[in-house]
Amino acid sequence: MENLKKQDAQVYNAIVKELNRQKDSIELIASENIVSQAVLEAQGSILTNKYAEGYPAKRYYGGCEFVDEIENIAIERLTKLFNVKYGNVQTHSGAQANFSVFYALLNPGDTVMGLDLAHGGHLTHGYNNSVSGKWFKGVNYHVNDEGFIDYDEMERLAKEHKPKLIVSGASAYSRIWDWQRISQIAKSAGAYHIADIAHYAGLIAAGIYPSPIEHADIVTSTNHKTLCGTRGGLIMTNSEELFKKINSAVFPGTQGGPLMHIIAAKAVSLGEALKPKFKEYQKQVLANAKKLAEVLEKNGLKIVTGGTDCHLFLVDLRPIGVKGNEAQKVLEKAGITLNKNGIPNDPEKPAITSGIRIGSPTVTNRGMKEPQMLQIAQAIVRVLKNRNGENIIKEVRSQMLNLCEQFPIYENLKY
Ligand code: DSN
Repeated sequence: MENLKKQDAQVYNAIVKELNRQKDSIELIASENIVSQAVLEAQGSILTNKYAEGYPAKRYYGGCEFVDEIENIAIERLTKLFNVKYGNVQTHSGAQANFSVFYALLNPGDTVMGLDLAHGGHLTHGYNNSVSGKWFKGVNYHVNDEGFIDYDEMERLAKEHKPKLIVSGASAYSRIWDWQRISQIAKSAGAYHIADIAHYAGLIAAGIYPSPIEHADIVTSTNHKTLCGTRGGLIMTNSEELFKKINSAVFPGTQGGPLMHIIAAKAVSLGEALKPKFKEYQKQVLANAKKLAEVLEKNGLKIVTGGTDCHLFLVDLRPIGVKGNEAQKVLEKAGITLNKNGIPNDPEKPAITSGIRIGSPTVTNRGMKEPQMLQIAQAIVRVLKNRNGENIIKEVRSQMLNLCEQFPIYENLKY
């Protein structure tokens, strides 16, 4: 980044500080990951200069020969990876992917059903503060007292409210979704089933978490999180009719020119996901999440649903008398980054919460395995139980720094 350094020290310095933060902390935010340098290079390329409204071979601008080649590679890799017929790689984010699908299938005022945000759902699944719940009527299904999706309630609500669309998927649900049952519920209510696999995509691609592709009408995802790629959205379907609607809803419906540098980076990361190494990585992501949950539980913390089937889980901190926001803050001081998170039926406000969310994708990407998960989980317990012990926090900070040094990232990145 020599040019950036010379021209704009302010931005350059902030990027360097962020690089060092990423290098030196234990990252447990479940939706984050570390992209390869090849992905960074594609994303930072001259493709950002190109406008290419439309789709390969059907563009509104000239000079699209090479960006067509790139978008076709991304689509081909996406459809191969998820064993699906049609893919759209243009959405700028998961939120854009979901909004495009709503725009393709619904009219303002139509009813949509999604998991309650406070029970692990997502803003874009019909929550009233988002366009998905303001322009459409959002009805929520929930998890039961044990924290598992209440499919009977979902069925009852679908019969009662006759939604036009049911969204499955979540940002804080650690168990396996019964995609088939949701499709049956949707079908009998006359609704579409949209599976948002943003969190589970990498595990699904590797075949260690069930795929909704053969059940749902449309599948949306992000390209980052467990999928390990650049930030961005993805949409897939096996229906030619729905695919046409999706394409028109993305462009010109909800977006203008696609970000060709991002699409190139998506192509690169999807290529990485097709390699055998990716499957090994995903297996370790799952093993690491299970190990973290197991050690925390043994040490007196409560895991929502009692465990995990994926890369993440929620911890109910009430048994040790700590609030989510306090935990996030003190753990960050000790070099462990994660987010406070509401637990189902949380008595605390979203800014406080009674829980934290923990995910294993980033630490696994650094090469860490079960012995390191044991160390990290023990460190979390130690810090949470000694929140005012400055010396203990300092000691853990230095242990975590040491761990980061043993499992470095971006060693060859010259900023
Ligand atoms: N912000 C993402 C997450 O953390 O799960 C979802 O959009």
